[in-house]
Amino acid sequence: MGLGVFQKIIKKHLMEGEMIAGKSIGIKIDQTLTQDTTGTMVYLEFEALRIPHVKTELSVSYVDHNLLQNDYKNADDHRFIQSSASKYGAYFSRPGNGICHQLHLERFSVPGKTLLGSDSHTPTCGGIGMIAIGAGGLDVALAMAGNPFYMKMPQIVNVILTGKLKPFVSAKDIILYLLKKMSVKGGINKVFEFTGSGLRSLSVSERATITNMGAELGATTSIFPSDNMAYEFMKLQKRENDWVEIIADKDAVYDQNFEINLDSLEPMIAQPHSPDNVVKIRDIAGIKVDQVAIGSCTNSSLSDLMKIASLLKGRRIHPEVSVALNPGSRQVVRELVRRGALDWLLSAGVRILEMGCGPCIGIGFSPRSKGVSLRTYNRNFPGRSGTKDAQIYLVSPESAVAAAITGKITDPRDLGMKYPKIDVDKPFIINDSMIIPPSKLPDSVKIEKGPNIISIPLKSSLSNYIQAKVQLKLDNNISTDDILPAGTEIMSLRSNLPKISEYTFRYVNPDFFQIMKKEKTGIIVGGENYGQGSSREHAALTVMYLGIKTIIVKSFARIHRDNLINCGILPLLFKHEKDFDRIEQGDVLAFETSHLKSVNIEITNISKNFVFEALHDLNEREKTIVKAGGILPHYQSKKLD
Ligand code: MIC
Ligand code: SF4
Repeated sequence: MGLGVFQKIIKKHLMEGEMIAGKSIGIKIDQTLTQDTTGTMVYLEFEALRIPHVKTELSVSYVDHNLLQNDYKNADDHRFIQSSASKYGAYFSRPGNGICHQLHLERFSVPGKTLLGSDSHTPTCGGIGMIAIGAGGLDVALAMAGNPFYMKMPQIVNVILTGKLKPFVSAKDIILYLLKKMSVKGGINKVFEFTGSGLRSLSVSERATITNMGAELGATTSIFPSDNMAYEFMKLQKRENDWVEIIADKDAVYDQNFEINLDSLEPMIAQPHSPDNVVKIRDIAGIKVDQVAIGSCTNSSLSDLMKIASLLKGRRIHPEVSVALNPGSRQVVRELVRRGALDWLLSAGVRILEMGCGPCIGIGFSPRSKGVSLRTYNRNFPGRSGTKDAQIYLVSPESAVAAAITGKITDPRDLGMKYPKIDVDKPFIINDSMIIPPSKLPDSVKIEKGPNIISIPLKSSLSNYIQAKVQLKLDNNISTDDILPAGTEIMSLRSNLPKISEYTFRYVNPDFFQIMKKEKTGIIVGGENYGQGSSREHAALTVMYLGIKTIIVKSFARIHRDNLINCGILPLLFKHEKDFDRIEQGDVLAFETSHLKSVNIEITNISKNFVFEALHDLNEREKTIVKAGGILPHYQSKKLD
């Protein structure tokens, strides 16, 4: 039986388990990446593991998210990360170099390798034929320490692309279409592998837009073959020696097939407040737009930005629209400069922001109250832009330009413009001067910890009896942005658990912190796909720190479930979903954990006097971790044995 690309790479990296969908497997991780707002924790965790040096082939530490240095906090974080990377053996990408996913694709991606990143959009590198997976910080710290990464062997969805995109329809429209069809939970425990004749016309950058936003499907990852397109990309990066061909066998077997005819696609748009709330642009054309944001890790390739610049060349942005660009990398910006395209953007009236995440997580360029913002980004969860009542829409670069020119949501085909021919085939300018290699004398490097860097407190082991109040009852699709919001103020506390905990569920229930401070224990009840979105393990760590013992939901998002386990919080599932409706916020629940011996757990609702069943789906390894109180206590006790 033939194998697909994902299976071929897994087979080469399998350390534990079997390649059977749904079974737990452990795979070798070749490369890791971290970014600043998850990276401080990763390095504190790596330190707690007491391993002197990373054991991966390559680890890179990026600073790209919280670049504002309003006071000492971010600057201290950056310094801590830089000194830790140098000591422990990771490359350090300096603030200002660009966004981790764009940079990793450009400078470090290697087809056939595995990459684990403490950021949910790590699958971007799947565009070149790597298995690139987003995970919580503790899992990345463990991978840096040479441990396998454990996950459920996902089901593989074969997305067969046929035909060719029409002018003004682009890769972003493919992934928005998939989100419309499959929803933000349609990819849980699945991998999307792309095949078919339609691949021939999709460049690696376009593929990377799709794999990047596969994260929004809840997928474990997404992957394209490493074919001639991948070779061409690596050649432009002067890294063709790292290229290997990896294509699916003709008789490869997949768990599911899904066909998309690219000829039939139209420009799409995700409406507020979810990436899967997708319609055709034409259906909502005419809505007045206040701002347009271009760039981010989703649409920052040279071809995306050249398209935008070429369409804006000689034109002026609508006077009532503010347009900003946060480019993905220095390389892309220098290429724009080389082609004169930065000037076209500037003269059209585009505001050029720093090369980093910026507005994507509410760091600058927040919309006005109730403002309508069109973004080429990947997420539009409520409040993420920094303005709670803003209306955020997600679109392709072409559709962003159309709104920038007309001042309203516009199908770019209605601009009546000729689709620009762009030249992106010259070898790229290579300049890695903002990537600092690790120290050759690690013993002499001192890790610099400013006052905002606080070591992680450890949790005690799982008690056999839990009795606590339901402190929050929540709906479906609660994101980690709901649990622990982003934004510059909160993100600068990512290395300070006691302080950042004060912001937990800030916009969902502003009293949550005060309640937990008083009550010191509790349970959270939620619906489907709880914890979707960002990989930030702080959404589990703060909840653990405040005393939440267990979370009972209809279903979990993958990374957040793993983060809860790693933090020693018991993730439980309703056995019968209807029991969700019988529980109210404030009810007191009680149950014996019985050392998690049985999958079924009987829970008594003391306040309403009934019993319902929940279950855990923890494997042996996960049970041991939860019982120990999380990965760190587990790991430390193992070392003491
Ligand atoms: C995001 O896009 O939500 C982030 C900010 O990049 C997060 C990481 C974080 O919260 O630090 C992610 O995607 O994992
Ligand atoms: Fe940065 Fe936004 Fe990409 Fe997250 S999604 S890595 S915040 S640009």
